[in-house]
Amino acid sequence: MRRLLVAVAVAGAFAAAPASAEEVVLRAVTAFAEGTQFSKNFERFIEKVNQDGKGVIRINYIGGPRAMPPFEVGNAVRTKVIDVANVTAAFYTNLMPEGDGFKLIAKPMSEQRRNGTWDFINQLHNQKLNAYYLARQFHNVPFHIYLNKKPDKLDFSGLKIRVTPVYKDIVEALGGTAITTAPGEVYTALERGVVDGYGWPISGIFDLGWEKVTKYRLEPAFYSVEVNVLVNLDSWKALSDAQRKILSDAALWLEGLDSENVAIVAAERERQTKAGIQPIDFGPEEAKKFLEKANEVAWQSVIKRAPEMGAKLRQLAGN
Ligand code: 173
Repeated sequence: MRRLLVAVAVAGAFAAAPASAEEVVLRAVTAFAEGTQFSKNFERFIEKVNQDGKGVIRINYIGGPRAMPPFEVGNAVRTKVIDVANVTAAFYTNLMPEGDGFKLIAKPMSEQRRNGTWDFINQLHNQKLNAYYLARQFHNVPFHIYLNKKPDKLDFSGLKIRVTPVYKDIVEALGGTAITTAPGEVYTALERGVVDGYGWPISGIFDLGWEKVTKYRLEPAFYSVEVNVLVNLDSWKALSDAQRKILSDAALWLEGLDSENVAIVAAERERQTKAGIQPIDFGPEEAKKFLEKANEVAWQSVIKRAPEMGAKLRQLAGN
C-alpha cells in the first residue's frame, strides 16, 4: 500500500510538470561593447530574467562585439545563430530599410504599445527578420554630431564624418563625406584623422575614451536612440506561455528603465563640458532649420527605400 502511494505521488508530480516546464536556455548577444551605455540595461534585463525565470528560462549571455561583429547581429538573430539580440535597427537596415525610420519615433514605449506602433514594428520584424520585437530602449536619448574641426556655418563641406545609417542622410545633405564604421573603429579613425567627426548619442562617449579625441559637440541634439531586444521568432514560438510571460514582463520593466535617461543625459552633457568638449551652436533659427532638414531627409530616405511601410511608419510617428 505504502509503495503504491509513493508511485501515485511520483506519477502525479510528473503529470503536473509538462515537458515545456523544462528550463529553456536562450543564447544572447549585444551589438554594443559589454558593460557600456547601450548594453548596460540589456545586461540588467538578463539578470532579471535569470532571477525571475529560475528553473523555467535562462539567458546565456555570450557577449558583445568581441563575440560577433555588430553589423551581423541582426542576421544572426534572423538565422537563429543566436536567440536574443540587443541591437539598433541602424545595424540591420540591409535586411529592413524601414528600420532607419525608428529613430524618428520618440514617443514613450507605453504610448507606442497603445497606439499600434509596437504592433506594426513587431510585424515588420516578424516578416523581415524572423524575429519578435520584444522591447525598445532609449527613446528619450538623442544623437549629436561630434567634430574636431569647427565649421563657420551649418555646412559639412570638406568634412569626413563617421556615420551609421542614423546620420548618413543628414551628413550628406549638409555636404559632408559619410564614412560608415562600427563603434569599435571610431577611436582609431579619430586618432589617425581618418575622420573629422562622428555621429553618436549624447551619452556613452566616455565608455570608449572618445573624449580624448573629441573637441566639439554640434548643437542641436536630434532624433531618438533606438536599441531593440529581439528574439528569434522560432525560438519565441517554441516557448511556453510561462516562459514568454517572464520575457514580456522583463521587457516592460526594461522599457521602464528609460526614465533613468533624463538624469543620465544631463550628467553626460555636464561631464562632456568638464572634459573640455565645447558646444558649437549657431542659434535657434539655424537649429530649427537643421532639425527640419534632419527629419525630412531621413523620412525621404526611408520612404524611397520602402514606400508603403515608410509612409505608414511616418503616420504613426506623427512628424
Ligand atoms: O552611432 C552608432 O553606432 C549608432 O547608430 C548607434 C545607435 C544606437 C545607439 C548608439 C549608437
